[in-house]
Amino acid sequence: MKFLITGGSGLIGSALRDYVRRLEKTDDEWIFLTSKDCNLLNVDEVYMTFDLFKPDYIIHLAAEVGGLFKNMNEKVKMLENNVLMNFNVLKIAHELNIQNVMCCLSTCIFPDKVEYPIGESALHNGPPHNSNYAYAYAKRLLDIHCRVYREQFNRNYFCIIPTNVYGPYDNYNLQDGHVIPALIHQCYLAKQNNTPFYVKGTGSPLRQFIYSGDIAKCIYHLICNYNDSKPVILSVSEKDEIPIGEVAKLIAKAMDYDNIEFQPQYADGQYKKTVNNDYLLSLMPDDFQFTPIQQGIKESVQWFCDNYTNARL
Ligand code: NAP
Ligand code: GFB
Repeated sequence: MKFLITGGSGLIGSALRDYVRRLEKTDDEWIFLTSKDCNLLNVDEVYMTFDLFKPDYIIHLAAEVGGLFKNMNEKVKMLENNVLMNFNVLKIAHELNIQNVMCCLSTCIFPDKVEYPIGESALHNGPPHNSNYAYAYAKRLLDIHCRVYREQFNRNYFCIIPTNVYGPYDNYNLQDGHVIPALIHQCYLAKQNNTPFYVKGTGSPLRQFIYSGDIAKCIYHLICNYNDSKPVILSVSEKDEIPIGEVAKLIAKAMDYDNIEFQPQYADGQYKKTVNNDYLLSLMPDDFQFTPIQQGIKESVQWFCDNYTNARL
């Protein structure tokens, strides 16, 4: 099989690249694209690239991605770039008769007022949280776009729904990054300058964090074994939900620098978005285990310290 991965240089794309490189099974071909290889906002580039490689399976990870504060401050870009990239990828995939496309949503797109834990079927049952509705509706449209191609042309276009992901190769930008990479960078600078390790908000919101290496394992298992079209939540269990304040303490411990100072003047965003991962666990092998967050954060901090000069800052 020939697999083409959009977003191949990102957090999840890099984890998948590292995972398939370690596989014994080597007869598949893997093409990991960056935005320099193909700007997905440009439909002609998408056509030329997909036509050049003629993949059997596209894993569409590329997106305009960011943490709470980028979502709040750049709504137009989060909506327009995601809608346009997703539209071009599915339209050209179908035009070039590419039968399989796995697309990537996010648990933050589920309704904000909902019964917990949230299951896959709740995706369109009400408005998302106000902090990220632009990104959320762009992603919901992607789910609908997959559905119409399934129903009208029997295409195997479907979606995975990861919860908050973290790990090596993340986006450590202090303004645009997600909470774990932003705090790893924040703590690193605080230690260097012997200043407080600032944590935005109250630290009380709850999140489920999954290690990028585990997401890579789930994606590989699904592309090899999943024959249904129902979206699949990729998350650790509800019992592993953790307050942001505890995450900050784990980062401080891993960085061996403990001078945390909360900044309640900043937004907390959604209080929680607890999801149920029973469906994923029913699909994964019995011996599949999630990386404990203590270990995942330790490895992520080590990777950042070892790769600071070429990390995305
Ligand atoms: P990321 O680290 O921010 O990487 C984004 C990727 O998209 C990069 O490879 C980037 O290429 C590519 N990209 C951006 N704009 C592009 C364009 N115009 N044309 C082509 N490629 C473009 O993202 P990630 O965290 O791995 O996220 C992967 C997927 O998971 C996304 O669909 C995201 O919505 C979803 N997701 C992420 C999280 C999370 O916590 N990170 C949680 C849930 C869902 P360059 O490197 O060349 O810029
Ligand atoms: O990962 P994050 O930015 O996004 O986490 P969401 C936000 C939580 O971490 C909030 C706190 O409660 C923030 O107050 N926080 C503390 C920080 N310090 C920082 C910091 O320095 N940077 C950041 N970013 N947060 C996102 C969605 O929601 O979830 C995205 O907006 C995406 O679209 C992502 O889906 C997975 O978990 O709130």
